[in-house]
Amino acid sequence: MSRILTVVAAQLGPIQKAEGRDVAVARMVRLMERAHARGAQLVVFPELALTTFFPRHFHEANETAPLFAAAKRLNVGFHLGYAERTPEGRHFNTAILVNPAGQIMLKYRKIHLPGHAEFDPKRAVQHLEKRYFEVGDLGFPVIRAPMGGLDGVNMGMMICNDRRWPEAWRVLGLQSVELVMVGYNTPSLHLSVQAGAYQNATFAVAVAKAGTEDGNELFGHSIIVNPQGEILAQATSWDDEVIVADCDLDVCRLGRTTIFAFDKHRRPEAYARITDQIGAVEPPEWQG
Ligand code: CDT
Repeated sequence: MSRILTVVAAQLGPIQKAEGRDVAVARMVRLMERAHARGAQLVVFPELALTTFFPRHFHEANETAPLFAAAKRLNVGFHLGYAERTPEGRHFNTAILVNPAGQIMLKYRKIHLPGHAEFDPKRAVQHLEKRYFEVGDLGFPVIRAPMGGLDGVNMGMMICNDRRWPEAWRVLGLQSVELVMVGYNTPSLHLSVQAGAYQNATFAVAVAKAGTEDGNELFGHSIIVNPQGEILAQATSWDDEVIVADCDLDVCRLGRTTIFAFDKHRRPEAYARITDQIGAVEPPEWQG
């Protein structure tokens, strides 16, 4: 039996400083319509999709109302990355998964924040994520929920730099994730997405903000990857673009019941350093 979910990566071209969030949201609604025309049941948008990377403003709920309305009209779910300000004034780099009825089914707050907290005069390009955001406090959650025509899909999220950390993938894998959504703004590669999907027997959809934004080059190449780590679809532009793949989620079972049958083969007793230690230590010197 197959369980097909038609997934679209909705890549965004650059969003310039002067562009209002209403312009970004209108572009996203248009992408959702294009995705729907390609059969999409779930549309995945990038990290911090409403603003430039880096954000100068934070999300207010009513500005995304047209996206929620489009999702309802087109009967598609969506994933959205945005800069969250909580009612208490805390800031997170956040992603939500929304069903076609407009219900938020899952929220994730970015855990691995790259860069630095203070202005660094030696750097040509500042990367101040640690200044703007707190470390996410929701762990790496996975939810099983209806999506498309399927009764239950195991869905999880990570955000950009998280994808470089195998620990993040494994925490999702240990919750039997079948589809990982990764929004990103990055200058470089996604071998880590292919490796993470393969080693955890999951589909992954990694979605870029692409092109030149605020004078900085952002890598496009949004991809949809299968549990063998193979790329099913890849964006070719530096602009707004949709790519689509029919993901048969039952394919996840192959890896999960053979080479990556975690219950049979993992050896957590040998992995203590992963959680006991943060930085690397030097090995003992050979005394021969
Ligand atoms: N958005 C994000 O996390 N980007 C980082 C850029 C690192 S370069 C300082 C990344 O790891 O892709």
